[in-house]
Amino acid sequence: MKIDILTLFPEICRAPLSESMMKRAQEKKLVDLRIHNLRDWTTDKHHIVDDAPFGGGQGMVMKPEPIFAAVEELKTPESKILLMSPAGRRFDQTMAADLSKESHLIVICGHYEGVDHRVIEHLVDLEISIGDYVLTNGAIAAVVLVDAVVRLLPGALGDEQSAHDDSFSAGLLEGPQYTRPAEFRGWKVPEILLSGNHAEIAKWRKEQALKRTKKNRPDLLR
Ligand code: JCQ
Repeated sequence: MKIDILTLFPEICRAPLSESMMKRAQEKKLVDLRIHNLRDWTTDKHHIVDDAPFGGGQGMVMKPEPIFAAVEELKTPESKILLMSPAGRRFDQTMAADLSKESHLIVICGHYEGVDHRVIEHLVDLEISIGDYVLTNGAIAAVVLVDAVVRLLPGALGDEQSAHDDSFSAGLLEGPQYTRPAEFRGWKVPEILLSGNHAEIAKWRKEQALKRTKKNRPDLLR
């Protein structure tokens, strides 16, 4: 998979996408990730990327020209053009799985009060929100999306099982996990986990997952 990120703040994406699983996925050539500065597609002397909104109002709006120029240079007939925006469709594990099947993603990072709407109408395939809060910078949202998508590419995780056992894969949150020591400050690890009875352990984990989901995410059960 190829991923192009278009942002005014490439350094925000660089470090988190150069470590751990993302680093290994790139070394294994599972993903060809390129982080671009949108300012490289400005043609004016002052490299201006934003301007005041027509009709008045607070803040600045990202100009369409550099975004169109960048995407039109990078896109192929296979490309899927995404825009990170709090006004987008909510990102979830199902969307991550769908995007992991694409061959080329171009991720536009919005900033300021938004981008000129002609970008959304005539260039973008999908506006995506990572959650109901506002960030100063779409690059932070892009890092979240890219990590969630790339870890689903075959071979990206050391253990092929791990993506399957995750929270959400069963429609429930993951249950509790414990490691050594078996007793810490007088708090014991549940006996069942030390029993070696794998059927009973699986049953217990399912019950715990249900309990946690009821408490933290009752919306997932409806
Ligand atoms: C992404 N959830 C929150 C902020 C406007 C494109 O327009 C804008 C983009 C941003 C940055 O992204 C987010 C976001 N998912 O805040 C304002």
